[in-house]
Amino acid sequence: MKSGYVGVIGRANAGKSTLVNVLVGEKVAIVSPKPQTTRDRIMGVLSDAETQIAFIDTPGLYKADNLLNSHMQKTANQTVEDVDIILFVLDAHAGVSQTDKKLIEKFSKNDLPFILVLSKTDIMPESLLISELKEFSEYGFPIVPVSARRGRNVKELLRVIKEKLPGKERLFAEDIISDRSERFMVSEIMREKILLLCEKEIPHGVAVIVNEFSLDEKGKVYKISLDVICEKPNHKAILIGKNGTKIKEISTYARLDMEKFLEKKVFLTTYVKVKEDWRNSAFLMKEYGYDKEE
Ligand SMILES: Nc1nc2c(ncn2[C@@H]2O[C@H](COP(=O)(O)OP(=O)(O)OP(=O)(O)O)[C@@H](O)[C@H]2O)c(=O)[nH]1
Ligand SMILES: [Mg+2]
Repeated sequence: MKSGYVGVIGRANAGKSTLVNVLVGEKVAIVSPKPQTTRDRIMGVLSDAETQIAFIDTPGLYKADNLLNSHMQKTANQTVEDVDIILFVLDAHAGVSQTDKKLIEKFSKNDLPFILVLSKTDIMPESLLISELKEFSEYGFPIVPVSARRGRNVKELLRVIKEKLPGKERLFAEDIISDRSERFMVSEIMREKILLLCEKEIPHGVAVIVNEFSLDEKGKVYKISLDVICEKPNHKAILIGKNGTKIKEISTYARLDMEKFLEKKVFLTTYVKVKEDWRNSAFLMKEYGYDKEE
């Protein structure tokens, strides 16, 4: 038996959550084309007869411009203190910036085994990939190019990770896939649909609170009631849309995903509320679940 914790870190939008979902084989973390999608650390566990790997997905490294964001940065940086291996995901198709290099240097100097993942290889020319492989070839850590979207080279990445696993014991029961509750996932599914269907800063200023999450007596239908908290009255108007069309559209997509995830019918009610500047309020962030000590 080999086992261990793998911290998945990298800049916002690099493809960390997509990769964790593919590695685990289940959707444990939401994904969107907008940076700063992940706000909490989320564990996804891959188990088979001989190995157990606990992947810790983290918020993307990003310049902190409010309290929520600095909390997210702290979460990402602290994760490397509790893991056995660092998997640094670099959006290879976007090219390598000085900031990328600095971050890679910083995290690879840590005492932990370090693996560099070059992501999104399906949408980049081979010549760019070759020059990036060369650029990091002298650092001495393994470099694995992958396309999480196409599942390309993911097996090779698992092989490299398995070689470095330090543990000899099973960490969790074999059927554990995530450390997150169904309630948490339901709120994240709603946030994912808002990220996909709303523009600019609106989704970044949204928090989703689950007020009711209950199964009916026959065990067939979940009754779920959510508050979508946004930062400004004009954001509320946009989220609701003309005659409620926007929030209806968002809620429909969210409900369909929730039904898939819970494998039951869902009766969903959504309320949109305003809490001005909640991302800078320690009190409100706590209320919305963003300052729990890990
Ligand atoms: N073409 C392509 N797109 C990808 C791949 N992996 C991720 N993406 C896309 O990149 C975007 C960001 O993906 P995420 O997995 O949310 O990225 P992240 O690093 O978790 O982002 P944060 O949580 O914001 O830090 C999404 O639109 C994904 O569909 C890939 O292998 N190929
Ligand atoms: Mg993410």
